Amino acid sequence: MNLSRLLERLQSADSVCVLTGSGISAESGVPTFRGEDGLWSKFKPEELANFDAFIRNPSLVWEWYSYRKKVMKEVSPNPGHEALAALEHMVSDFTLVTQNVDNLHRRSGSSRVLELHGNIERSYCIDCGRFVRDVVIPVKPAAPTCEHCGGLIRPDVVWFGELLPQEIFTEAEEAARRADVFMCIGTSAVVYPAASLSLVAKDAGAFVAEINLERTDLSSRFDETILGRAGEVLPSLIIEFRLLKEAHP
Ligand code: BV8
Ligand code: ZN
Repeated sequence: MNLSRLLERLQSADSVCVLTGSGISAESGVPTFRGEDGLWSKFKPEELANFDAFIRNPSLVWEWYSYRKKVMKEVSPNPGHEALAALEHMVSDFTLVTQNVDNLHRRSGSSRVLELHGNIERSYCIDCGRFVRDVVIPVKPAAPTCEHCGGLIRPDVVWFGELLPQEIFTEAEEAARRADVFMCIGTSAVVYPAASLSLVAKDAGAFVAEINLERTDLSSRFDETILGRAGEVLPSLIIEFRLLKEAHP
C-alpha cells in the first residue's frame, strides 16, 4: 500500500474533502449495497428504495429499514471512521460528505457531516411532515402512522428519483470545488449526483484519491486508487501524516 503521493498532497493541502459510501461501514458489520452479500442482493433498489415501492408496500420497505435500524443499534464505528474524525483536526478546512445513513461518522466524533442521503434515525409523516425520532415500528403491518394526523410515516432518507437535500448538496459541491485533496472512500461511485462530487473536485484541480476494495467506474478519472480496507488504510494514513506533521511543523 503506497501512501506517499497522497501524504505528500495532504501535507501541502489547506482544504480537504472526503466522500464516503457504505464500504467505510462494512468493517463495522453494516452490509454494503452491491457486494455479493449486499443489501441489494436480496431485493432490487427499485423494489425498496423508491417512493412508489413504499406506497405500494410500506410494510415491506419498513421491514427492510427496521432490519437496518436494528443493525445500526448493534454496530459501532470502526478505525476507518475514527481516522476521519482525527483527520478533521489535522487540516485547516475539512469537509466530510457521506452517502451513508448509518450515523457512524457522527458517533465516531466527526463534528460536521454532510449527509447527502438522509439519516435512518429520523422519520417523518408524508402527510403533515411531522418528524419522528426513533419511530416505533409495529409488527404487522410494519407501517407506522402519524399520531397527529394518521398519515404514513417514512424513513428520512433520499430514495431513487428523489432530490437530495439541496443546501447540503450545494455545500458539498462547494467543498469539492475548493478542495486541494479529495478522497473517495468505500463507494462504488455508481449513484449520482453523489458520485459527481469527485469529478467536480478533479475538474477544479484537486488531487483525487480513491480508497476502496476494488477499482470503480471512476478510477480511471482519479489520480490515485489505493486498494485496501478503509479500516486499515485510513489509520495508517493518519499515523504517517501525524509523523510528517511533527517532523515538518
Ligand atoms: C436524484 C437510500 C434526480 C438511502 C440510496 C445522474 C444525475 C442525477 C440522478 C441520476 C443520474 N444518473 C442516474 C440517476 C438516478 C439515480 C442513480 O444514481 N441511479 C444509479 C443507481 C444509476 N439517482 C437518484 O435517483 C438520486 N436522485 O438524483 O434525483 C431528480 C431530478 C429531478 C426530479 C427528481 C429527482 C438519489 C440517489 C440516492 C438513492 N438512495 N439509498 C438508503 O436506504 O441507504 S442509494 C444507495 O447507494 C445508498 O445511499 C448508498 O450510499 C449509495 C451508494 O452506494 P455505495 O455507498 O457506493 O455502496 P456500494 O455497496 O455500491 O459500494 C460499496 C463499495 O465499498 C464497493 O466498491 C466495495 O468494494 C467497497 N468496500 C466494501 N468494503 C470495503 C470497501 N472499501 C473499503 N473498505 C472496505 N472495508
Ligand atoms: Zn402526520
